[in-house]
Amino acid sequence: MSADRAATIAHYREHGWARLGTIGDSTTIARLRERADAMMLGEVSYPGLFFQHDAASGRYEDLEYGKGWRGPSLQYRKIEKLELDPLFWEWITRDTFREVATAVYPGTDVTLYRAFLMNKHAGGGSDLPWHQDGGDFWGLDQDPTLQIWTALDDAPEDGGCVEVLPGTHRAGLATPLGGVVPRDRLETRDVERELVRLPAVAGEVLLLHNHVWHRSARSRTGQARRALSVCYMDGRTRCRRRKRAPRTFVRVFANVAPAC
Ligand SMILES: O=C(O)CCC(=O)C(=O)O
Repeated sequence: MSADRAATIAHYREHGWARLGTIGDSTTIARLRERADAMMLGEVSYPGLFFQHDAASGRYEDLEYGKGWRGPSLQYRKIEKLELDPLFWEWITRDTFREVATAVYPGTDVTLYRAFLMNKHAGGGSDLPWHQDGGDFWGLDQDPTLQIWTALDDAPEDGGCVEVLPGTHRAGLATPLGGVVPRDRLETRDVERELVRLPAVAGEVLLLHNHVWHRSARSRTGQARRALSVCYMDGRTRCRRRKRAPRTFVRVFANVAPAC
């Protein structure tokens, strides 16, 4: 691994986030954007895709759950299970990501918890409050620690860029359930002073630790802000749910023993 890449991973370990740089060419990124739109418009579809439409108010609190596909619209907030699509699968399995994921999870297979589009549509989309990605809500026997986030559009400071509270991952989960960080925990920090905004151009990639507090605002640029978020896991992670059959997870990278 190059010294630069090792420094990027060290930054992610210490601060809970890092910039991996701009990966892939503009044609590839444009094709991913077009594919995301084609899915929202119902032109490309796979059994098992999960959709969540945005709330008309742009408020996180007003989002509806369990409604799925509502017909063609570019105002879906989320599409999950993008690994079903060959173009997205090719992106998820890139060698650069293999290098990072196998450094974060050495000596084991790497599996996929989720790969989803987070869309702030041209009308602004909705805000996403401070949260962590893990905890009981995820139903795993250990929390994943690596999310690789790719900007498919420019995400400037006023365009719904990701914001982080560096170092918060080191204290673990704010609540056993995970998800939104409760107000009383936010009040223990000087959030507005400590936060770091991570504007990105299309094709730029960020590493995010699942436990780092992160959020994003609505876009105020009048342009859509589409992004791909992929959560990679230690391949030994198991689903703890018992009421339904436990989930199984697709292997993304095989554990390759180092050459002797
Ligand atoms: O894309 C965003 O605005 C936030 C994404 C996020 O929360 C994540 O990747 O975990």
